[in-house]
Amino acid sequence: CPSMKRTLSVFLLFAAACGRVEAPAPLFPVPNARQLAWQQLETYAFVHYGLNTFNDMEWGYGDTPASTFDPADLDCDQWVRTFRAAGMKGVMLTAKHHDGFCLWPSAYTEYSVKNSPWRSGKGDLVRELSDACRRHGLKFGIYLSPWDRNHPEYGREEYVAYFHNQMRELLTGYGPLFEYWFDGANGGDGWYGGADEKRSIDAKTYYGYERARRTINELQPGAVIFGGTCADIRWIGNEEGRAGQTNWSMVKGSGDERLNDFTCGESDGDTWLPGECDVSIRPGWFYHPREDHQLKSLSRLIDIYYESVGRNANLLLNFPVDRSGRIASADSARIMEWRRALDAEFAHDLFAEAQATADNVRGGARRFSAAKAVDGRADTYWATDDGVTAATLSLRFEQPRRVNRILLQEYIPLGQRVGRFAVEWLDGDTWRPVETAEEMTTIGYKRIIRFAGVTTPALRVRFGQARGPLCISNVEAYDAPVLLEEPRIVRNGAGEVTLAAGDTQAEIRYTLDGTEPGPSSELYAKPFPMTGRGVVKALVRDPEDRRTSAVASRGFDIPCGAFRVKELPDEEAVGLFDGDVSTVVYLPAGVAGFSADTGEERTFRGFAYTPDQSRWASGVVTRYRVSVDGRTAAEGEFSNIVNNPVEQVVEFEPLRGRTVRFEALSLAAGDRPGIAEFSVLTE
Ligand code: FUL
Repeated sequence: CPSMKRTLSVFLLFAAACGRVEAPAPLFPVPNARQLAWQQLETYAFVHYGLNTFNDMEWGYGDTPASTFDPADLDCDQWVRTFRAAGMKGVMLTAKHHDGFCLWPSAYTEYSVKNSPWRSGKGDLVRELSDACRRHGLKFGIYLSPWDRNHPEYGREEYVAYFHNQMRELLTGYGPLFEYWFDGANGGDGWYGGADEKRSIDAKTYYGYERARRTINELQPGAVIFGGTCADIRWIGNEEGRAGQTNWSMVKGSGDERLNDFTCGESDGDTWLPGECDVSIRPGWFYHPREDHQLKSLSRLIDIYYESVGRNANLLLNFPVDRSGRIASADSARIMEWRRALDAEFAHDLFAEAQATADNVRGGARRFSAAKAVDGRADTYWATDDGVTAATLSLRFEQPRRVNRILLQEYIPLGQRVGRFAVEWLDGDTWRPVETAEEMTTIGYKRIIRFAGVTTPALRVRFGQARGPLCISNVEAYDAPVLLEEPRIVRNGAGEVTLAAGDTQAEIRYTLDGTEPGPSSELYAKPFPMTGRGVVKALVRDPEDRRTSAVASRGFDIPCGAFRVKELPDEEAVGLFDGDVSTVVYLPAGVAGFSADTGEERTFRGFAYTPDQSRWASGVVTRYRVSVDGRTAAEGEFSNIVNNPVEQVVEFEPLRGRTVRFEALSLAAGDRPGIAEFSVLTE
């Protein structure tokens, strides 16, 4: 019957149109709900605070009196307001570090805030911070060090019970937690209630991590666990904030002990264990006045963002709160600069107005079309047919656009898939690869590639290899402005000057005649010689919009690379004069100073000494004597050098001669004078 036939064909057509093309099957392992929610936080703060803060330590021994914990002006609202303004989504607090001192009045120990003068022993820092987080809409997490250098029973069963009891206090007393940290440093020297000895444990079995996991999952179902043997997330393998360019969220096995590659994960891993990058805004985790001048630069912090969040990891950025109980103002100012710079980089997604097409769309279905990769939604994605693991996504602008960033996201609820891709731009009729130092391998939750800017009507992403059909939830493109950070000016011992900008897209303009640099000043191309005295002034400039940075200025006296040092072989002596503070020279044991033959008679009028800048600096000279051809030119103290180990410049009455001698009369620590840099001032 023709009318029935017609009805049937209309029905079939309709069914085909509505027929749901199945989503790609999940490719295991996949994240659980907790891990997914955590991944979306991207950046959150870490706070290291405790007795170490007041005693200038990183790893307290466990015997520092609780009474030394005495912040005068502790203000968790100030911390949390700063973090929120910086775009951080949560805060992790060291409720107890390795020294065993508790920032909450634990019922199980006397070694806590309750025996400190702070808030007359009535304070609870875990409470104050968790309350502040709730007030300002940030998530809250806990670090509880398994290693406890104070506890008399550490190493024995009694301590394990204590540790679990404390965990319960923290899991039940302070509202919802988003993350729970078990630090990896375990066992060793400690005070241990006065035993003063070394205690070793087997971290895999001693702490009862399986039981801990059950407790945490039961009491805090939303908290991911870091560390231990039952982790949900993994350490990235360094404390520099750097994930691998290739970074799979999977690993083989779940415990740390089975992790082969912390930094890159494993493409054939059977466990979802995404990476977290923990790094401090200063060299130390705890506050030390001597690191006030070593706050990470803006460009370093921007790099950290790209090397963590931009490489499929989360960023846990530490703030060493100071002795007064506040984030030091330079640190808050820096992190706000960071926020502003990132906001400017990601201000306007150029792909939001681009036309997206793909050479393969799963079942031809609209639900999986290329447009889903640019619809701004995290729950939709472009997908390819089963068996299609290489395909191209093209993005065409209405007008040519300038682009230097691309951001890509996979739909990770179905697993991480992409193993290789390439980004190309259309130059006339030719597709050219973008210029970047990033290897385009994995994507995962988020990958951001910085590349040399191009102006183009279209870009395309060629996915070359994947573990299964592609599921791309999001691609974005940006035209990030040049980062206008003052350039760094360095001169080596041979008198060669190097200028460095924090952004490879920047141009550097400089002068050598003392005048202010401008757009028509010399363009810096490569290191240049400056063999006499003089001043270098330089700025960074955006060649496109012509904005400029502040001017950096550095004066130099004669280069000292040719000086001959009596007490040291030449290859060691170079470290004294090379302009590189990371090469520290320690004089041989029993040698208090060095004599430099400067090659010819000159009139000297001063010198500059820079001590070891490293975290565990030794040999810092606190009293000195300088002489010229045996006559004392200056003798004195480098006041406050321990707390503020910057370059020390000393001028003296001009003295003529050829040999300069620098002598350490006393040292802050160690018994061999350490010299990161030494130079002279001449007339
Ligand atoms: C390390 C600890 O030993 C450091 O002191 C710091 O807490 C860092 C975050 O983890 O393992």
